[in-house]
Amino acid sequence: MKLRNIATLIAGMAASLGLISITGQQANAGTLYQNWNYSIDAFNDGSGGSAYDIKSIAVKETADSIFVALTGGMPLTGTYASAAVDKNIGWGDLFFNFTGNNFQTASDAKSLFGIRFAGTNDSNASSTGVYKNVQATSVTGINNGYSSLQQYNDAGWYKTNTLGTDLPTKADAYGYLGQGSVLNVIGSGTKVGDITMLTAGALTAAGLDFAHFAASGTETIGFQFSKSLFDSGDYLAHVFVECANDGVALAGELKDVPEPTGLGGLAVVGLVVGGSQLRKRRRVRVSVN
Ligand SMILES: [Ca+2]
Ligand SMILES: [Ca+2]
Ligand SMILES: [Ca+2]
Repeated sequence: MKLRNIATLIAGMAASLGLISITGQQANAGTLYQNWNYSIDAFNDGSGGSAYDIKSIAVKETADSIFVALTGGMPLTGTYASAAVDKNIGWGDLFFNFTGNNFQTASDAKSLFGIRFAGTNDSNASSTGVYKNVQATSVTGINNGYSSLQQYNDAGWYKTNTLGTDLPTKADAYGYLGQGSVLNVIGSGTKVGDITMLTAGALTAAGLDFAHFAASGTETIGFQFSKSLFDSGDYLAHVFVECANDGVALAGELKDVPEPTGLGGLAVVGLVVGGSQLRKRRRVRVSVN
């Protein structure tokens, strides 16, 4: 089911652009393991060395929460870089696009969700958290980075799965992100809630296992937030580091209805309340009479 939805999503994006073919892509789209949805990024496509190399992104959905995990060489607080304006290059912001349109179109329409999880990066978002009605902007220029995705690829960093297993080819990446400026942080948007950072132990307890894919980085970052803050349906999510030296995308689907057990619980509550009100009405009638 997941594969079909992702294929439909990407096919829709491709059809609207008329640029890419999805032939052969479905076998690569999305990888579920222990309820986490993984996209494995190319290794050694991090321009600048291991600190800039992302290895994987994974997302898990529960009845009330969304979990996100990233792994690679980049610490949450970034790494020292003398050529960056703030002397630091770190993670950009994470985007979720539920619109079915390509990233630029969704950004122009201020239709993205964005998550600032790195409190020391150059995001325009005022604080960490979940944002809606997001328009993206680029901070590669102040982080000694690439002026465009094409420049990154043409510099020799392109590899298969250079934006992860869900956008495996250059054509897929250009079809979704374009060849131009890498819009890698929240430019504007409305904050709707906070995220909770998770320890390695909490992530493991939640079933995260990058090692299953031999994709464990030296740095693993994870957080969760309430599902009530978010949209649902098919999505494409992606994140770049601040200089666009590496990036990864993930395709998936988030459900919009409570788990069946939750619905059952609500039904029971409804019966109890209804019964209680019925008894009250009866008592009132008795007292009036
Ligand atoms: Ca990588
Ligand atoms: Ca920076
Ligand atoms: Ca990459």
